[in-house]
Amino acid sequence: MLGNHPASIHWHGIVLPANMDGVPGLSFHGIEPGETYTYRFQVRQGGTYWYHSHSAFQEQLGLYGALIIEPREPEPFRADREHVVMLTDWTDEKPERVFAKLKKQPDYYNYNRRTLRTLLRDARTLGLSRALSDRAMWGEMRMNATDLADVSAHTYTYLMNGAAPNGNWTGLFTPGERVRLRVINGSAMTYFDLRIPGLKMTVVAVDGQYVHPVTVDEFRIAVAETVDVIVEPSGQDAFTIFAQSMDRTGYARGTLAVRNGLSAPVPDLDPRPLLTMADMGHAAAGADAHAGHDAAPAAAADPHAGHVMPAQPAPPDAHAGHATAPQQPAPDAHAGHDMAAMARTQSHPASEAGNPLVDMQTMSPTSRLDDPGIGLRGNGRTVLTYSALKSLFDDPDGREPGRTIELHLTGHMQRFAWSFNGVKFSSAEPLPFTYGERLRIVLVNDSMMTHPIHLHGMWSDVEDDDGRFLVRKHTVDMPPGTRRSYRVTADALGRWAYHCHLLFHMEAGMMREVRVDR
Ligand SMILES: [Cu+2]
Repeated sequence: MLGNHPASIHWHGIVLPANMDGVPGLSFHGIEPGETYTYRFQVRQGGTYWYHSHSAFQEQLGLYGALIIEPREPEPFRADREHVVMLTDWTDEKPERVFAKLKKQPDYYNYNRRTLRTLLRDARTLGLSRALSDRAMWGEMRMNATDLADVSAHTYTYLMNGAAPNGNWTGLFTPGERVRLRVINGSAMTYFDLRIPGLKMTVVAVDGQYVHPVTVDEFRIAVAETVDVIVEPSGQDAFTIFAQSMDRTGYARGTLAVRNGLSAPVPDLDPRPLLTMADMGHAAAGADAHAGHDAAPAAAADPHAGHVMPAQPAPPDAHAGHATAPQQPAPDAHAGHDMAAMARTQSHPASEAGNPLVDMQTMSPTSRLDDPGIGLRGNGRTVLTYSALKSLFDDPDGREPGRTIELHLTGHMQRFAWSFNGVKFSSAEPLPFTYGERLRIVLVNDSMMTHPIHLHGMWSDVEDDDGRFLVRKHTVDMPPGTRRSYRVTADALGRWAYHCHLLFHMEAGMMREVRVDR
């Protein structure tokens, strides 16, 4: 399968020495064909994790698996049996080819474009001028409103424990049992929204770490996250585990049943959600107040949204000083905003200005920790949110962070360029951490896509809006236009990967090296 290529295994979410982390170029050289590499480390944690290759696109080829560590101490909940539910995305195309297509035509796999028909439908419900301005706005951003995933079911088959939907992976139960499901999103590119019609799910752990139990009907699982739930199936012989992709182009599906060979009805996919400006973290406030303003120059703030198209990028080979475009958004774009709004306006790293790899900046991001997420709001079901996740333990470090690092998640949709602060991994300096320090990382998502951000080797202790410890994670989901913060204890010396866990975003450059030195 791997041919004549070096390979690797990264143990996702596991605290271990840097040379056991399995990232070629940072942890070690990788494992050459025919070579043996022995990973040896002390296991210091329990819970639901997974492992995957960190070499090229091998993860998309299936080089991954579940990693379950039985804890030494008794668990704070009881289960009579358990099943791993691993969700992944499979393509018959070579992943290199998928990536090449995305670089050439980023909406290649997005067939859900808004059309004249949808315009007319919108015009009926919104009124023609509103529908037209909405579409003009999206046109200006060169973005399809239904661009929720870069890669869709056009090429992907969504798998549950390796089985396609028709394969109907089945986990058995006896009525009255408490069944623990260890849900792992091992996809390369796909977010899933999982529910089991007819059953409540009690979330007891995320990313391998215990949380106060919270009962929901549905949860969104970002790429690389894990969620442990307890269900108590009874009253029917079969229940469908339904995990639809966030872009609603397909689903993974399996069954909880009292014996093999059973199935329950499979729900229809939910309607495809449309991204609105609110999804970009910009309250729709003032959208109408701007009507009648002159058309903003291309480099200025999007008047509807507080969303900014950065200064017109200079041609890639232009040198600093030659660009004639303004290096900062036109300040008068905000004229008429009240002072409170001004005070909340997000600043941006200088490296984003005039940067051909950055097509969008968010101006008023919020954490949206209590937002179920696009496509899940008001659907009549109780949906998990980050704000409902509370670790069963207090802040394990306890110190106030000594400093703050702010990083922006940046991209250019039409170039399929992805980066931090507009700087790709290949041209970025490592982020220095000092061994033993407690620091705060603030992430600001300037792009219009969702990114699951994973720091290797150290925990990400997510904070609430008041800066209080909320939940310990290894992968932090960052919806478009959000600003979220977490604390990190730099208790692991060495070189660590820090990246978006969408495989093709990482490959495109949304990655940093973190270097922990004394
Ligand atoms: Cu990403």
